[in-house]
Amino acid sequence: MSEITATYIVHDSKHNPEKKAEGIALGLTVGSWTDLPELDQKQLKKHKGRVVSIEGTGFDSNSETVATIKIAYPALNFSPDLPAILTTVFGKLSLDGKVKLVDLQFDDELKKVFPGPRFGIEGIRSKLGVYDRPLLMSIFKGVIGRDLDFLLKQLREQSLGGVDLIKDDEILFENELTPFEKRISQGKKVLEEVYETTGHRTLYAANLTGRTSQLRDKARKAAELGADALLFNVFAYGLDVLQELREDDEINVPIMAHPAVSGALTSAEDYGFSHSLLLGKLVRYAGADFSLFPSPYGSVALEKQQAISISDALTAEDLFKKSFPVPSAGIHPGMVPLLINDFGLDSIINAGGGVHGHPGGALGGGKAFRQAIDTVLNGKTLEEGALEHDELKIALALWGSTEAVSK
Ligand code: 1AE
Repeated sequence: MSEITATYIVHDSKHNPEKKAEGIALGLTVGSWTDLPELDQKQLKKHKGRVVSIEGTGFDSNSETVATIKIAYPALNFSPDLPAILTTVFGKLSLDGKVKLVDLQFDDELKKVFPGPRFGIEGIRSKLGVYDRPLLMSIFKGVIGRDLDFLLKQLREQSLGGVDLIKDDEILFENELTPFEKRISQGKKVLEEVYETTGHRTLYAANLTGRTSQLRDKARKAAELGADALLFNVFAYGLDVLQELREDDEINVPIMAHPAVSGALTSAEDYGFSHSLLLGKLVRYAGADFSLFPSPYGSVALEKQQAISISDALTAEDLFKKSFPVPSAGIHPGMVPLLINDFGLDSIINAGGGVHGHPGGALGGGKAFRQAIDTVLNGKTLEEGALEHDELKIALALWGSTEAVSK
């Protein structure tokens, strides 16, 4: 019988994790058990949650027992969609004291109802024709209250600087000065011009925003206009909305999941979802081609193991295509050795301030990053690279550098 297995870390003041686990397995499925007549027990058995394992891991600072428990829930209990699954495995339980949902193991039968990314790492690389290095992405900055000309000028400069992808800022919503459809159609023209003159291709991800009921039509229109990609604030809407967009064949466009709002669900040590589950596995299963998350070294830093666990979940062997890990926030060229060391070639180096804050503007910023990437891949230190590349030298003088250290 198909089932889903949830792994939790629980805290128990009664020091009886076995009882706690059984309470969860029953409470989230058939309710009380031992009080039921034998006939009811027989009928309900196939719906009952099953405790798979319990592993005590010690005590927390309040002297409560901490344990990792695994519980399997029969797929018979829920319809095959993430809202039903999440309500089953973490519905009321998420409100019930210190419980962290660490992982969900879907069996192959259940996995088949999810789409995974439409393009994945390989599909994005083939759109760009770049196979042998991390990709470089930059972000529009300071565009609220600015007009389309300002935005297009930024777009051109970033592309000329050699960035592979440019995304809207996640806070750029529908507005009169830079309407969504105009950003896509006019942005495309600018990037096509750069491609024709330089041979360098850049993809632009426009922020898909508005009421949930409008998203499908907006995304279809974006696809019709030839959008390269869509940025999506998935945690402001919900994972199922991402899945709906991914599954629509008229929206034949890569989707980039932004982590805005997710910190409220992941950041507490003893509550909520693990980073790897929410920003890694579930975002990938629901269909994002890219997942952004805080890097371990920038302005909104995530603990290194957490950031790496997200990247691992996005790229682990599975039934689905791999999603691009995009460690982000406060990234500058001096961090490139660390990023490549920790996230490998199949990742995206993403910077807003680290591109636009370069004294040579976005053009200089883009070049400095590309020079840093080439330098690292040629086995040289950034200081050696700076002797050959002016933009990199200027960036290192401004931001410094952080050479790679082994994991
Ligand atoms: C974690 C998301 C990062 C992001 O979207 C963003 O705008 C970063 O900007 P910078 O690189 O910190 O300026």
